[in-house]
Amino acid sequence: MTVDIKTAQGTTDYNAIVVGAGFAGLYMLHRLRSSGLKVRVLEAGNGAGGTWFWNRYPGARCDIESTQYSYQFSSELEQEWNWSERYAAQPEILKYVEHVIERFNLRDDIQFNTRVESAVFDEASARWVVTPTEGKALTAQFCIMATGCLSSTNLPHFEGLESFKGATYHTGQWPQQGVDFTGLRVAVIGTGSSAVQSIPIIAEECKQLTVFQRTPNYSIPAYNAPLTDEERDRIKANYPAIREFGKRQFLAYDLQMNEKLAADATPEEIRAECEKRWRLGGLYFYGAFADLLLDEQVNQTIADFVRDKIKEKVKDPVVADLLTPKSIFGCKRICADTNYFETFNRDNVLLVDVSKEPIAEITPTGVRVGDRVYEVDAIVFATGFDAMTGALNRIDIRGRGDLALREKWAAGPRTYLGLTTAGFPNLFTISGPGSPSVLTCMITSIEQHVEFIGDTIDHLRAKQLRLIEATEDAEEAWVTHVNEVAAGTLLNSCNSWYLGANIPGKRRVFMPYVGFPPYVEKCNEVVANDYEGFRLGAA
Ligand code: NA7
Repeated sequence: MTVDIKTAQGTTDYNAIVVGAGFAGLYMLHRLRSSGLKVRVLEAGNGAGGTWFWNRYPGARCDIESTQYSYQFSSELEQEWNWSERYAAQPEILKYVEHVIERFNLRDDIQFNTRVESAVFDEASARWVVTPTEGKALTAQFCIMATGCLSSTNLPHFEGLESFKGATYHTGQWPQQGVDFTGLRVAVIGTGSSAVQSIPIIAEECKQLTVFQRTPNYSIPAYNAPLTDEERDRIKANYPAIREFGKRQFLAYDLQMNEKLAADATPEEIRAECEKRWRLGGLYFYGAFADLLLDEQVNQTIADFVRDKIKEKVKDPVVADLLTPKSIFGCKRICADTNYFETFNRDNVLLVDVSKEPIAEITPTGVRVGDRVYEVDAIVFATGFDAMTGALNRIDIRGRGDLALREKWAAGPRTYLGLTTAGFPNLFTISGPGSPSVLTCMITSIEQHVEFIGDTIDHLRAKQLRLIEATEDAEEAWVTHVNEVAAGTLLNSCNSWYLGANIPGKRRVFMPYVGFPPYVEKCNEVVANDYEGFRLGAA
């Protein structure tokens, strides 16, 4: 691709362009501005919040407690904001985002309704040329992709979909004005986290709900509840310690990790710990034992506990069996629910197993499986995302020698630290593949990346250097290391979106890096060793 750099430079030139105004893009803007940079954030939506802007489906809420799933870079922000519940619902998270924008005066540097089509490194000028689908190209020395891990929706191909006469929705692109299902017959396709959160609410509202399940998921009750003033005060008084402790944890937040091995525990001890985890709720189950995701036998003992709990909740034994996962526990991200399994006891809810016989087609009036058409007025696709690489590959990103990122990554993403990729100087990815990202509390990971990028740019400017680029060797070693670490766990053993296994044709590669503290240590070492693995240059 050739870029008319003169035309592009005749438009608007910045020190840095940030793509995306989610949690990553907003903090990146704030951080770079505090170093005196002229920054422009380009955002496809008509509002900020990224994943939380688009995922407005009924019941959308975070699965990490909000007092941990929130920014920690400003103690003033921590102290002034009051979360109303343990797990904030999507509208409250968006309010928080808006508060952050106002508080740090970010809005004027964000250009909404601007979807980036291409980002091309012009070697002659050593600048990035970023072109939106509409409007002028922008240029900048640095280009930072804050495009999110779960932002490119996955709508599988269903024969006949265009013939459907009713309304269709994807959980990840929910209408801003909301949807009223009252009196309607609704289909939900998929039983991942988005379905698990939305099904109980849609079932209450609609006339008849039919759920199409290909794979059952482990879900633990969230036990969401309002936060009392006392709880909030206690957390606020201890925020520095809570955050510091969180950052030393494998998943970058305090999930009350039990360091013991289940392999060394008696069946009674295992049962007691599982009961404790069940009461703590949601993702706290990941902290049950240190060998939960390392030892298959241990994993299945714990899985059996959860399977029994599911069976206790669902009255019809056939439905209960269908809803009970057989796979490795926690290999796919476990869900945190409110009345998910109980919903299948309702008279207006039907579960259709499509594991052996897939959905054959969408007809004008419903969903056909085998000979049977399930007549519906609306279809909700809760079919997930082209995770981690989808949003990046959607943009035509080109580095040295016109190399396209999506070609470079055809056999799986290749990065150094999940932050950079060789051949693409001055391009950074926040929570990119090869970084802990989705295996951690995302906001904590985002902050670590933003600070690394901010400090790196400060360093370059202080040394009057213009370019930073990962070396091929460092990248190769990092990709190998990411794979080796994942291979030592059970996380490779199911068809999860961590592996890209949910997208037909996507190369099966475990994308996130397992372990936040060792990752941060590596980043710190890289900096201490004068940006080891990077080439820094004057031009
Ligand atoms: P997920 O977890 O990827 O779930 C998608 C669901 O859609 C899952 O149950 C899939 O079944 C199902 N699916 C996908 N394609 C089909 C077809 N063709 N037919 C039937 N069912 C299908 O996405 P979510 O949005 O729920 O959650 C993503 C993350 O967001 C979650 O992990 C949290 O971190 C927050 P499958 O399992 O592939 O058989």
